[in-house]
Amino acid sequence: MSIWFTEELHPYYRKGIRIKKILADEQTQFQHLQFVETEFFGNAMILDGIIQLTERDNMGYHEMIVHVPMLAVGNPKRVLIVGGGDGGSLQQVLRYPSVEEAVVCELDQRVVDLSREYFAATFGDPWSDPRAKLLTRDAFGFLEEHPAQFDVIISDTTDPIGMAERLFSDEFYKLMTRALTPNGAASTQCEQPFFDTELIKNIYRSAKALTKNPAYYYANIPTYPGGGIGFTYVSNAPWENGLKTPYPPGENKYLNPEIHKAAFALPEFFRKELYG
Ligand code: SPD
Repeated sequence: MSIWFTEELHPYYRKGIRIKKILADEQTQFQHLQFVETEFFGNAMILDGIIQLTERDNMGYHEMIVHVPMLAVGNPKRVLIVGGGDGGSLQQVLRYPSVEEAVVCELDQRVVDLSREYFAATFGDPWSDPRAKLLTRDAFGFLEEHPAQFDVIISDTTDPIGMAERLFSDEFYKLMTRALTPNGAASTQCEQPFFDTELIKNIYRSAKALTKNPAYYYANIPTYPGGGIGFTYVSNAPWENGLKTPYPPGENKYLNPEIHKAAFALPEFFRKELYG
């Protein structure tokens, strides 16, 4: 079998990948969850018709969403991942010997179970690390109960549709920054400058009102709309602090010092929109 899967996150833009085999297809308590074997990108996870990650190009996403705040903080001990049930962010977080606890707040247990099966070749089994703690619950309540507890928070979410919409709200950014330690840093999945300009501007405005040094950065990921995705760095500490920090043990496949700096360079139209 060989079929094209076409994603239509935006009504005016489509992209497709060729699929060899459907590995799993189920309606969970929360969403339509699919795992597929693709022709070029390895195994991929699709939620409600939207590609979340593939084995071949996820490294740009996970290395950038994790290492930018982790390196800026220096020696993070307690880390919270909001979402992230596929295990890709957790794998990167656990590379840091300074990390004592990595809490993952993921709503859908089936995402974790099937990712353990279909992404084992890429992520290993980060869940078996004694520092990893999985909570299958909504992140809002958890953030509310844990003020000033985390050195790094990574919001590794789906797109702002349905139940995930709240994770892109001012309310979420308030709770998230409140849960950070004073010198802590957060990074959030923050969509696409061409397609989501207004959303990103609103989020940046919230982050600017809450912290001293927020900034937007970008990574190339061919299977996401527009060929990439951005992140908001949210912290009182400048992201540049991370340029001086040594990388954790293990291999980077995407991040290097040049990429780290260049990721924060924005196209002029968008730089003006965001920073004025
Ligand atoms: N438009 C797709 C955005 C996907 C973001 N979530 C990725 C989750 C990877 N851990």
